Amino acid sequence: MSANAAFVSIADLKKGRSAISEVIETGGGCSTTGGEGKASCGSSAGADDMPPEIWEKVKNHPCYSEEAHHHFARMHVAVAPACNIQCNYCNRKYDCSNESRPGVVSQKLTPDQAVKKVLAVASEIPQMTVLGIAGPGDSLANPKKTFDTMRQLAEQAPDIKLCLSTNGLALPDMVDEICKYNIDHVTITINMVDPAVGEKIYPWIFYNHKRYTGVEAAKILHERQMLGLEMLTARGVLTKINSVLIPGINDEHLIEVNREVKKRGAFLHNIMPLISEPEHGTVFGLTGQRGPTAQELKAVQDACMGGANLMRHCRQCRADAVGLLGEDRSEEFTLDKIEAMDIHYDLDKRRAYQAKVEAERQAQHQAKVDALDAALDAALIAGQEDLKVLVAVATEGHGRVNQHFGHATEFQIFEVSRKEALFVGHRRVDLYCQGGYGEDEQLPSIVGAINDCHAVLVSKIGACPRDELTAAGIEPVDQYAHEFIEKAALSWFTDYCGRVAAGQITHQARGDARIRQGAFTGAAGDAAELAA
Ligand code: CLF
Ligand code: SF4
Repeated sequence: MSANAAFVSIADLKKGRSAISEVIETGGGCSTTGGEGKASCGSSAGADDMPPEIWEKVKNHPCYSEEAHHHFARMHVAVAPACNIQCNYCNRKYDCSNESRPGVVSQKLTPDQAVKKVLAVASEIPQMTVLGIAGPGDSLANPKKTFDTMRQLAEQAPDIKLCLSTNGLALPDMVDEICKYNIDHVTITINMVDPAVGEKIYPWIFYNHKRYTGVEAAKILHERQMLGLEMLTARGVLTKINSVLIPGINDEHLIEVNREVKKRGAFLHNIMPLISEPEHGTVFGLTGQRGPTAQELKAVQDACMGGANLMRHCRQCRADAVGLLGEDRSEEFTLDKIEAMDIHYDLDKRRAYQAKVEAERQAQHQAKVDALDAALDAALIAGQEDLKVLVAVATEGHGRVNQHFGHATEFQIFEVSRKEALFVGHRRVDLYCQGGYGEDEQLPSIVGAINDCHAVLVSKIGACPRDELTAAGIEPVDQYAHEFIEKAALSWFTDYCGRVAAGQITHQARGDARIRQGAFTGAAGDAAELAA
């Protein structure tokens, strides 16, 4: 099949889903028992869905808990420049694309600089709970720098969770060190479990002082990834698997990847879209290998539901990202700025903030439970038991609809039904509001990014975008301003079903949407700027 061959159909993927359901029966992984494709201990799960010791590990990790990502921040330090493999979606002029946004270059740090930066960020941002090492190369191809940083942090900032990301080649040799420094979260990028597929993704690896190519390279990488995953599971380290969805190469295959990693105990599976802009100079970018559309990505993710728990809120961060997922405050913490800072690591202040978040989170949960009852009734009255619609939400964080339409650089996408408001992704867009006036030329691209949604929930919206969205069939909604997102989405759904039941509107399916490859939230250093 050529790289740009027709994408596997949604119907085909649904067939794959029944295969996954069979695997669930056999267990494996954390104790996932969810039916209807709902994972019981996945990224959208809560305290009641998993053993207390696992909840302790995930409750304030913004990548491992979807709920936590509204409240808690992570940061990366770019201490690991070298890499031991080559991926066709990576250009080593930039950061590792396995856990970072392609086309971005980070400021490299020594371990000492990195530790200082972490303490500086922790003293300024009490919601920063996780430190990750995700490049700019492979964290475990740079073991000395990675573990020197982790060792110092385990001593100096014991309340910060430690996390790393790797391609897995060196992983089996590093599991003891990972456990020694209490690194409780490890991401492995696994794009294939079949070396014949892997050969199309990895041209070479460097292993045991030797370069391997072709299917032999892919086979070694595959075996090392599986072994590393099994070893981490045996030691109680939570693992997340990142897979890059490459249409025509591993789309259907990712269902099998999901099954295999679940069998080996992976906690989460994060299926990310390939980003292959030609200007990034990657093999895939230069050969015209396209990334998936929004609905193609969702179809593969949906086909994997019921297998390993899915993460859908990944933002493909920078290797030096700082802040909530989706925001980037790295520019506030450059080395020269840190030098001028008065760093005071205040553990009490950090704990007080985290207690406040916990109270807010419980209120959010209760609001959702209340709104679900109304949604269930409304869907039944409208004869829409199986109705599922997407809504886009503008938010600045804290789990609330609290952003003006014109200020959004991304929309969070929720799939709403009588059963739940499920986070299913985000869409980056260009800013509509340009310093006091609306940039009408941006509107078509914003509409294109959320074209599969029935409504967009915002805190406020101007007349012009309101009219254009309405004309495109997307309902602009500001009546739930500052409410919790899930409650707002379910309340809108209840109202929508009511209007369908009253004959005021007819429900109609929406089309596909575009994943905007180039759009980004304004952090310095992305490829467009570098190319300029
Ligand atoms: Fe960083 Fe990765 Fe740890 Fe998160 S990111 S090392 S698990 S702390 Fe998170 Fe960023 Fe997605 Fe990674 S949103 S790219 S999944
Ligand atoms: Fe690039 Fe990361 Fe792949 Fe290495 S592992 S080639 S840094 S994407």
